[in-house]
Amino acid sequence: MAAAAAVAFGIRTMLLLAICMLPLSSVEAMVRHYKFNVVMKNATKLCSTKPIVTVNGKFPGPTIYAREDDTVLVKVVNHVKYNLSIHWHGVKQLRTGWADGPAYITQCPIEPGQAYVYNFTLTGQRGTLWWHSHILWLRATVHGALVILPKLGVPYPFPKPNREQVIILSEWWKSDTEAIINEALKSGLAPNVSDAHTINGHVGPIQGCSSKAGLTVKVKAGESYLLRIINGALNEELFFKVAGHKFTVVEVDATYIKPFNTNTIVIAPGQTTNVLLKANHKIGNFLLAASPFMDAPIPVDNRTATATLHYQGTLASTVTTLTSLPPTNATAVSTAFTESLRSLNSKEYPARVPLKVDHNLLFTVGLGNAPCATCVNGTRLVADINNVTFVMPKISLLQAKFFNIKGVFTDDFSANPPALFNFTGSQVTNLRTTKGTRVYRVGYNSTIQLVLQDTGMITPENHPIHLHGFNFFVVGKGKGNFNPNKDTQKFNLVDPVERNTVGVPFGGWVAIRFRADNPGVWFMHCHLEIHTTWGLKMAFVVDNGKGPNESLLPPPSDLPKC
Ligand SMILES: *[C@@H]1O[C@H](CO)[C@@H](O)[C@H](O)[C@H]1NC(C)=O
Ligand SMILES: *[C@@H]1O[C@H](CO)[C@@H](O)[C@H](O)[C@H]1NC(C)=O
Ligand SMILES: *[C@@H]1O[C@H](CO)[C@@H](O)[C@H](O)[C@H]1NC(C)=O
Ligand SMILES: *[C@@H]1O[C@H](CO)[C@@H](O)[C@H](O)[C@H]1NC(C)=O
Ligand SMILES: *[C@@H]1O[C@H](CO)[C@@H](O)[C@H](O)[C@H]1NC(C)=O
Ligand SMILES: *[C@@H]1O[C@H](CO)[C@@H](O)[C@H](O)[C@H]1NC(C)=O
Ligand SMILES: *[C@@H]1O[C@H](CO)[C@@H](O)[C@H](O)[C@H]1NC(C)=O
Ligand SMILES: *[C@@H]1O[C@H](CO)[C@@H](O)[C@H](O)[C@H]1NC(C)=O
Ligand SMILES: *[C@@H]1O[C@H](CO)[C@@H](O)[C@H](O)[C@H]1NC(C)=O
Ligand SMILES: *[C@@H]1O[C@H](CO)[C@@H](O)[C@H](O)[C@H]1NC(C)=O
Ligand SMILES: *[C@@H]1O[C@H](CO)[C@@H](O)[C@H](O)[C@H]1NC(C)=O
Ligand SMILES: [Cu+2]
Repeated sequence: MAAAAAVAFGIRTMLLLAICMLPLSSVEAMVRHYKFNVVMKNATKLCSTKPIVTVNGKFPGPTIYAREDDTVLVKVVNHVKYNLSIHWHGVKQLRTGWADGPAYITQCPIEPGQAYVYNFTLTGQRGTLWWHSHILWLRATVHGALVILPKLGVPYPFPKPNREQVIILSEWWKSDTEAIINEALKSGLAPNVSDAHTINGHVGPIQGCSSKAGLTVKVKAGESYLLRIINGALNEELFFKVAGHKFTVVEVDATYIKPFNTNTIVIAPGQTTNVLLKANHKIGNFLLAASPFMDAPIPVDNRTATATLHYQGTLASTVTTLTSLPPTNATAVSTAFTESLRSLNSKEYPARVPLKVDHNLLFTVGLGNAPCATCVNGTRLVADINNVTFVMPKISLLQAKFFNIKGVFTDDFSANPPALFNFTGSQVTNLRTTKGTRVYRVGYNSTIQLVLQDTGMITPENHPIHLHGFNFFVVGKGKGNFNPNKDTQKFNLVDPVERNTVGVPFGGWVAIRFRADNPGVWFMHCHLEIHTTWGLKMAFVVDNGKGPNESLLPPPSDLPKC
C-alpha cells in the first residue's frame, strides 16, 4: 500500500512538473530570477520564414511562474533594433511603478544594446496574468503568461485540477506589424486586419499554409484541466470554444469569481480567464477554436483559429469533432458571458468595493479625426477620452512627477466631458478633438467612481479599457447614455467582478470603482492597440500618502534614460 502510494505520488509529481515546469520549491516568498533576451527569430510555427521579435527566441514567450508574495526580477536585454519596454499586465506594482513598463509613462524605453531589471513583488494577487511589450506594436509577438500560484499550502477555492495548461490567443500578420501600423498612420485610415489568429503561436491549417499543423492539447479521460486563457491579440475580442465540452469559469484577471458553466468564453485583448474543463469523453479528438467578436460595422479578421483536444488512446486517424462558433456580431452571447461574472466575495476573498466616492468621473471614449493634408481623406483617424487625444511625452510621466520636472504634463484632465450631448447618437458633425498630455490627479487612498461612456462620433464600438496599478470593480453597465439618477441605484456594490480590463459596450457605458492606494502614475487606455496608437489613453497620478509605506520607492539605478 505504502509503496503504491509513493509511486502514485511520484508519478503525480512528475506529471505536474512536466506540465507546468514549476521550479517552485517548498520555500515561501522567494526571489525568482528570469532573463529575457529580446532577439529576432524565424517563427517556424507561423506560415512564413519572416523573422519576428521574440523573447528568448520563443513565440509566445516564456511563462513566468511564481507564488503570491514572491519577488520577481526579470533582466530584459534588448538585442533588436527597436526600442523596448515590458509591461506586467495586471500586476499591481505596489509602490514599484518603475517596474510597470509602459514606455514614456513609467520609464524611458530600453534602447538597442541596453538592459533593465524589472523588480516587483506579487502582493495580494494570485491567478493568471501576462506580460507584453508596451511600445510600438511589438506586443504582437513579444508576450507570454505570468502564472501566480497561491501561497504555499493555500488551495484553490475550486476543485483541484489534475493538470494545467496555458492557452494564449493572438493575431498574426504576414507583413511586419510595424509596417502595418506605419502604413495606417501614413494613410490616416484603419490598419489592415490580421491574416490569422493563433493558439499558442500556431497559425494552424489556414489557406495557403496547409502544411502547418495546429496545437494539440493532450488529455486523459476522467481528468480535469485548468485552462489559463489569455487574449494577446492586438485588436480583436475573441470567442473561444471546445467541441463537446463545457467550461466552468473560475477566475478572470487573477481574481476568483463565483463559478458558472458555459460553452463559450468571450475574452477581450488584455483579459485573462481561467476555466476548468473536465475530460468527460472516453476517447476522441475535439476542435478547440477561437474567432472574433465585433458588433460594430468594422472589418475584422474573421478567420477561426483551431487546435485539437486529443484524448490519450485515440487513433491519429480519428475524425475531429467540430464545433460552430457564434457569428461575429453575437452581442447576446458576449453580454450573457459578461453578465455572469461575479466576485467570489468569500470570507477568504472578500470584494472590498468602495462604498463612498471621493471622485465622481464621467469619461467619454471614442474616435474622432484630425486634419492631415497628406492622408487619403485629408483627415486621419484619432481617438480620445473626454475629447482629449493623448500626446506621448518625451520623458516618462513618472520621472517627471518624481523629479518634479515641469512642462511634461498638466494635471487638468477634466472629470467630465467638455460638452454633454447624445453620446451614442450620431448627430455630432464636428469630429475634431483637443491634443494634450493631461493627467487626473488624486490623493492617496481616495476612492474613484469612473463611468466610461462610448460615443458614436465616428461609430459606436466596444472598447476594452485597461487600468494599470489597480484592479477595479465593475459596478454597472448599460446601453445608451449613462443616467446618474436612474443607473446609480442599480449598481452592484456587493459582489461585482473585480478586474483590470473591461469592455465599454458598443453604444453604452460601464461604471467602475477603485481605491487609489498605490502612489505613482498609472496609465489607462483602450487595449485595442490601434485605438491606443490613435490616442485613446490618459493617466492617473496618485500622490504619496503620509504613512511609512505610502510613498513611491525611489527609481532603480539602471532605470533607462531618455
Ligand atoms: C531566417 O529566414 C531568413 C529569410 O527569410 C533567412 O535568410 C535566414 O537564414 C533564416 N535564419 C535562420 C536562423 O533560419
Ligand atoms: C528590488 O527592489 C527592492 C525594493 O522593493 C529592493 O530592496 C531590492 O534590493 C531590489 N533588488 C534588486 C536586485 O535590485
Ligand atoms: C495592406 O493590405 C493591402 C491590400 O491587401 C496591401 O496592398 C498592403 O500591402 C498591405 N500592407 C502591408 C503593410 O502589408
Ligand atoms: C470573411 O471576410 C471576408 C472579407 O471581408 C469575406 O470575403 C468572407 O466571406 C468572410 N468569411 C466569413 C466566414 O464570414
Ligand atoms: C449579424 O449579422 C448577420 C449577417 O450580416 C445579420 O443577418 C444579423 O442580423 C446580425 N445579427 C445581429 C444580432 O445584429
Ligand atoms: C476615407 O476614405 C476611405 C477610402 O477612400 C473611404 O472608404 C471612407 O469612407 C472615407 N472616410 C471618410 C470619413 O471620409
Ligand atoms: C440618442 O441617439 C440615439 C441613436 O441615434 C437615439 O436612438 C436616441 O433616441 C437619442 N436620444 C436622445 C435623448 O435624443
Ligand atoms: C472637441 O474639441 C474640439 C477642439 O477644441 C472642438 O472643436 C470640438 O467641438 C470638441 N468636441 C466635443 C464633442 O466636445
Ligand atoms: C484608506 O481608507 C479606508 C476607508 O476610509 C480606511 O479604512 C483605510 O485604513 C485607509 N487606508 C490607509 C492605508 O490609509
Ligand atoms: C511597512 O512595510 C514593512 C515591510 O513590508 C513592514 O515590515 C512594516 O510593518 C510596514 N509598516 C507599517 C506601518 O505598515
Ligand atoms: C528610442 O528611445 C530614445 C529615448 O527615448 C529616443 O531618443 C529614440 O529616438 C528612440 N528611437 C527610436 C528609433 O524611436
Ligand atoms: Cu478602443
